Amino acid sequence: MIAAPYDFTHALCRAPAPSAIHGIRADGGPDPDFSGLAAEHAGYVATLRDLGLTVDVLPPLDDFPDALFTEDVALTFPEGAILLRPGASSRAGEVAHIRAALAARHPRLLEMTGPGYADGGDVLRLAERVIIGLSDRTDRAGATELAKLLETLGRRAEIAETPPGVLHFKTGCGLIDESTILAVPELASCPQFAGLEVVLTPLGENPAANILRVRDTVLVGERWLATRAMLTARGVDCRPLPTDQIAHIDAGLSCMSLRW
Ligand code: CIR
Repeated sequence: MIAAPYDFTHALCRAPAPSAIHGIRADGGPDPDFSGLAAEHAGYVATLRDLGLTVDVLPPLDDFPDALFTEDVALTFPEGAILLRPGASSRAGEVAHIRAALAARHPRLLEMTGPGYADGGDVLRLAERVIIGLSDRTDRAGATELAKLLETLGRRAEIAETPPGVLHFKTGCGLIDESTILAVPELASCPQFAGLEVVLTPLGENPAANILRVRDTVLVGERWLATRAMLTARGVDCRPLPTDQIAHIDAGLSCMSLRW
């Protein structure tokens, strides 16, 4: 039986460095509070462990404020991992710092060589295929190279558009289950979602779309009450987590781990 795309056993995280308060943000808004951000990260790691995953936490990297968002620098599958080329220049150096940790855990380690770029936040893993969203961080050359590497790992990839103003494809959507996606209204008619049920985020709750399904549970931002109520009414086992501080630097729940 093929495992569901969220039947993870392992995760790889990175502790936030104090420099995380200088993480990239599109709106030029205020810095997050470091102790609050560190508490959100610690709560996230504890939750993944509570859900049964073996979670390794790499040491902080003060030279790379966004390095706690391990999701963006690699893709990890049971059959191998792929080192990516993050689209933000300040994040490119993070790849070298995760290489050894991934090589130790994934004997089959592939790597993008460029010249294109791709961020893991733009990659949505479904049961039978993978969707790569084009965004300000993932260009067509990067998505095309990544699709070929995924094929090497036996994964079929399709390329989609991320709506303008949305950082990553998964900023705007996440899996509720294998055939159901939570998405912002701008992704309602995403052609790559054909055949899936698309449930839209309630009015005013677009940032709630970055849910993270882990085994039988869906992690959801604590403050998105309407989304939580909607998911709960559908019978989803929701685990609310605080995300106020990481939201200051444009991050949500999927960003803080690599999972396989
Ligand atoms: C960045 O702009 O790269 C970080 N401040 C946030 C990255 C969030 N990662 C994700 O959505 N996968």
